[in-house]
Amino acid sequence: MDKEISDKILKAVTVQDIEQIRVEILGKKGFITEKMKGLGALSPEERKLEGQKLNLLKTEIEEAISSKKQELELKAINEKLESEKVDITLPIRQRNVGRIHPVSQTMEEMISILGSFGFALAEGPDIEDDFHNFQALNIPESHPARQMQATFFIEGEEGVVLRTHTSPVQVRTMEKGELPIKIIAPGRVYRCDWDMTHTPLFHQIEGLVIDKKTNMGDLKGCLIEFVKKFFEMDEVPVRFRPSFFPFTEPSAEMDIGCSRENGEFKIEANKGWMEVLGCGMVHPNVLKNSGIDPEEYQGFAFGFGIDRFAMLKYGIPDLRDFFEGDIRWIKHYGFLPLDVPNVATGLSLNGGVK
Ligand code: 2NM
Repeated sequence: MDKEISDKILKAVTVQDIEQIRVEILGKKGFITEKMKGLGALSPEERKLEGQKLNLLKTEIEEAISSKKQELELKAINEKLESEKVDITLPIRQRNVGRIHPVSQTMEEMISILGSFGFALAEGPDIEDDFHNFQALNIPESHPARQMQATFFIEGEEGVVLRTHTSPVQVRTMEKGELPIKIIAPGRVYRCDWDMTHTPLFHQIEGLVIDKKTNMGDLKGCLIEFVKKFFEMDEVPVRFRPSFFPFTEPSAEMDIGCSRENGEFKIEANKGWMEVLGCGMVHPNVLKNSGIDPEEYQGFAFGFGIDRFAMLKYGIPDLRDFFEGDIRWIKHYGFLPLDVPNVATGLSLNGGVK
């Protein structure tokens, strides 16, 4: 190759330079093409010889250009990356707009904890039929929950209700017949109630574990670990009391040891107890009604009010305020949108920052 040509290629600084050189030398009006045209005037022997030389030169130039081009492209992309570098360790710029409702925050916290325990998320309709909300759950016709004053019925529709708990989601999951089961069902539920601690719409999370040997010990371990994670404490005083639900046998309620002084709630042993959730081993009738053989499978279930736990964790006294939509209240109790709870960084590292 001519020194002139190789110098030219070597001296190219940008991808555009090298492209221009390529056109100059190899293009339609380029020096190689011109020389190729000139071959026609030569004798056949000379043409063969010169042609071969020319082809060799052409290949050599092409390779030199292509390798220089590669080098320049790499240089260009590295320069671009360097100039566009983002420092991901910089703190995010907080924007003081909007708040996350304590119920949403609490629900996310709970889902994140139970998710880390291996529970999958299940969902179902808010408008349910009598079978999934009551019958399948072993709730008899005479049960108080079935009465007009407790359940919202859809007007003019026979056996259609607003779900009074998220348990119908568990029934629908069991009906699918994919075993074992380990799910949580969070969501809105509806009951005809209104006082300091009851609203007609509230939020629940229920959990269900079904396998061949799942037992009451698994249930207790799961719930104790859950409250420790939720309240971010190494130990939480708890007790299980026998109870009754139509859909579990045996049934229990879990209390948390606490004190209430000057209207402030504190988790503490040897003072009082506060009921926080219901649970038990799924009743064989419920398994049967959902298409699972109770001779082969058994499991536990639990259910609790999200709103209740939110009141406890964040010291909110009146449940009715949750759904008033008062901007002053949400500014006080709400969370900043970037405060996304997760088990890895700690649930309330920045919790409650206003
Ligand atoms: C509770 C208390 C005890 C429960 C039972 C079921 C099902 F569908 F598996 F039978 N789901 N949730 C349950 C058990 C709910 O809430 C206080």
